[in-house]
Amino acid sequence: MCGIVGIVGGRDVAPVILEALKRLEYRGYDSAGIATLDDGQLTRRRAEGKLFNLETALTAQPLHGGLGIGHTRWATHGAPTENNAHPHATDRAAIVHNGIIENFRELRQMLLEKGFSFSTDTDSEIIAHLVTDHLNRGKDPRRAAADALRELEGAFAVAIIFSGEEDLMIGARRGSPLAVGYGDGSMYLGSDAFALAPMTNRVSFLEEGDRVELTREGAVIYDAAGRNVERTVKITDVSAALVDKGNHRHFMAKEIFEQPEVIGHTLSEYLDLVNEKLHLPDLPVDLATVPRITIIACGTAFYAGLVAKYWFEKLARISVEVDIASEFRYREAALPEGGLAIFISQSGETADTLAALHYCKSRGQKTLSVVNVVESSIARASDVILPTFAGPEIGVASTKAFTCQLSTLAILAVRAAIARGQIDAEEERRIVHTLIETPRHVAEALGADGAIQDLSVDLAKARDVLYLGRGHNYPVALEGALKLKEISYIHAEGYAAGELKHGPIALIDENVPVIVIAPMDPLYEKTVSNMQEVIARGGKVLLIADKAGIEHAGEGLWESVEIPAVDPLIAPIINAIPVQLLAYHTAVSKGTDVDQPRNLAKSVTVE
Ligand code: HGA
Repeated sequence: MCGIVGIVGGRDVAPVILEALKRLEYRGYDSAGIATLDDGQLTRRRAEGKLFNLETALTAQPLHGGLGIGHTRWATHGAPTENNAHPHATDRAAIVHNGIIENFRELRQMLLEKGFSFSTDTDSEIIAHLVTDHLNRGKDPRRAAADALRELEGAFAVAIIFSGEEDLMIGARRGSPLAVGYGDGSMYLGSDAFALAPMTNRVSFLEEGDRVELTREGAVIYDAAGRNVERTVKITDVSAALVDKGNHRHFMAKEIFEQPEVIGHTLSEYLDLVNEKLHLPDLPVDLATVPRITIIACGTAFYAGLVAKYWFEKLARISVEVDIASEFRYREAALPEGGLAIFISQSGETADTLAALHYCKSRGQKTLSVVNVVESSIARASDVILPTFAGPEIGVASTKAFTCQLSTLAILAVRAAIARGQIDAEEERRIVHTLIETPRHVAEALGADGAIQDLSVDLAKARDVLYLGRGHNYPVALEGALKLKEISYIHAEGYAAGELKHGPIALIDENVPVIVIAPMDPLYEKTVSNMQEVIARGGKVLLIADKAGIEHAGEGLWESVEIPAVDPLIAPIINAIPVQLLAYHTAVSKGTDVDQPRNLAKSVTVE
């Protein structure tokens, strides 16, 4: 989660950018840098490590100029060195970037063939050269930036400045956040409102796909389709800005929409994108020989564990038990010698999970935890931790923590498969590419937001709702039902689609909506048969599937929601998005307290 700042101002902006970067250091501190336009020329200072080093460099050699961009880096591509620090620049353009450019290899090759040369290992540098390529073709900077941005694939936020253009900065958002700040005779860009708080409290948040042209006079914003649009300017409360809701009514919505970014951050922690390999810390067991894995968690984290069971067993052929912590801790489970126990908890403080961890340790298990809070009790008590990088999750109903847990567990399962000889180097490379496309597909899945909002008005009238899924979509069905219960107070149950005829089918009538998660995959036909059994009994079916899945579903659907067609490995992560949106909008339609639903607490530190 790198941090971005941009100022189109009057006086020397570098010291102001530096102060704003200090407020973004929580997003990364591998390196930092600032570029300004001094008498029309691009100049920059960069330094490895914390901002203090950049500050020292700036004191020794100050930067001048009334327009500039700054960056604090959390490296995904390329070592955290000064050379790889942003801003990246040519003699015509300088850029700062937050996110991952998925097609940077192809673009780099294309630009190398045109005679461009690269000086860093980052994906980001490509943007500076690509913009320059368009400028060299005689385009004006606005056009050059727009055309270059269109060629980029991935999830990102960027800020771009141009030599000779004292009154222009371009910003763009696709998957990573970017806020526009409005001053008097100056304009700002920032990764969040908190960064901009000392300069202005008038802020608008770019929407997915937006591009903004900033001058001292103001901002002109274009949406993904290139239409000139207005984005509401809000007055932020400086003290609240640290955990603001952005453009959203609720933290839960903000957290759902943050997923492309935080999943990208989590994945890039565990993937070496330059060498196209996994990159995990040393583990306390040898995954090649471990006799069994026991996964223990509660609530949503338990469902992440259930998905992981499918991955570990299918990819790595390891036997996996998944248990609810509150059951596990009292049933005196028999555990194999040398086994690995994995604990999943957003807060890392879940009391039952912590107690289960102590039990496992006392029975000689090696322990690994997947937590979002690294300074937590579960993290401290574990042999090794794999942190998720979801950032603070404020909404009580977990969303981004869940998909970050899945992202981490998917990588761990692939690591196990490599250790057991089930996946070779070539397949590992393919998987790294598949995984790194996840943020983009999540952003695509979020595109169903409007359609889901519309149909939630009807769903909000239901008293009971069933969710069906098969294979790894069964835990997603369970999670969908839990999400709906938690925040809309509608009774909902998730079932393995094949179980329907063993009981729950008795519940089917026209008043019980049935939500079926069935993208086109090897289990599709089976699930669709179960869905047809529901339709035949007058049931009201909402199908969540990719285009092919919807096309082949047959007659009689009540509604459908299209999600992107993706590799089965990442499908559970993508399929979680529509069920989160469905719960969210249904709760909003019902007028419940979405972020703090009744009777619940974010971190369950009691038994
Ligand atoms: N890919 C870029 C930016 C990294 C980032 O946004 N991290 O959160 C880099 O590695 O510099």
